[in-house]
Amino acid sequence: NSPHKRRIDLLGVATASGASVRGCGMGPEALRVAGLAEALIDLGHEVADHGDLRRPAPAIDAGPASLRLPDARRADVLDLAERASDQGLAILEAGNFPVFLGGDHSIAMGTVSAVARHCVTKGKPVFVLWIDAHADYNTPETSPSGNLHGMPLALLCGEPEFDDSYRGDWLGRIDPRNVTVIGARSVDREERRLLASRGVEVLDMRKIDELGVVALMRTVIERVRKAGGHLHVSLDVDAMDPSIAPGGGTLVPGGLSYREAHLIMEMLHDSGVAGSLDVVELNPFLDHGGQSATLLVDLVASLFGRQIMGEEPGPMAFVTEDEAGA
Ligand code: Z70
Ligand code: MN
Ligand code: MN
Ligand code: MN
Repeated sequence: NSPHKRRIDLLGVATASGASVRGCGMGPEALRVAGLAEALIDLGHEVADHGDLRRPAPAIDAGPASLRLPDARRADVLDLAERASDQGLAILEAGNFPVFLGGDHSIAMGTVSAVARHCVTKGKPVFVLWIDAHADYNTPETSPSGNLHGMPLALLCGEPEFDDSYRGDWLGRIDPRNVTVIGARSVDREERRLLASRGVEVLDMRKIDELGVVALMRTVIERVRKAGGHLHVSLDVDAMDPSIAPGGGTLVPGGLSYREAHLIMEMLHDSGVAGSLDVVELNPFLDHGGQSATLLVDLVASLFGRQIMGEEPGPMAFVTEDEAGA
């Protein structure tokens, strides 16, 4: 077994309870149909698929819109986040690389919580790369929508405005100064203030246009490497431009190009610092014939070593914890 081959564990979290647009609960299955496991096996990795976490008996939202939202959906989100955290932790403790398939972005409360619980026992700092059109750093006070998929980073960074009804293993697990949002182009006014005051790094589309993905990603990767950290990558389909990724419920124009998105993944691969991944917000109901699902599979393949030329996966990729002396 050569060092760059990994055992990759897929875990679906089939929910849209954190979003207002329905359909991304079908995301995990669309990623499977698009050939996710097969692409990774083709690169020489070993893959296990744990299937999907989902709520046992979907509620039917028949009442007036004003009554449908908060409590039942929040209970779903918290329940699934807790289960994702426990299962993700088990995958990490077994030494495997978890790839979490969303589901809306609220699942990251659980997935990042798993990473934090795992790394705290190893004394390893956790860094988060949030690839997204949005910053997902709202609180119940600042959120214009009330949707939990707009809040997971704020929960993880321990914003004080979340009351006891949001309690769980995610609250305050992450240092906001270890978070980088890349691809942002839709940030709410109050959210912007919070991000700035907490020291979250926001590499928005303007910075990408001015400086380019390569310079920006080098500094992100260097910071994780110097700290001997674990990088969790959270990829929201709406980071990409809607022209190449139409399968999302909250599309914003002016997103990452096909080439920029692949370059980010290729650089992450070569760096070897990524240790876990979310692929979220894919809405197969809105996708065009699997275009967005296929793009996401190709991006994940780039993260795991697919290259245009040369051997795959590359020699620096995915040094195991033992080899790194951790
Ligand atoms: C808005 C909110 C959001 C994803 C939309 C949108 C948040 N800032 N996140 N789609 N993935 O409602 O908080
Ligand atoms: Mn638990
Ligand atoms: Mn998001
Ligand atoms: Mn988004």
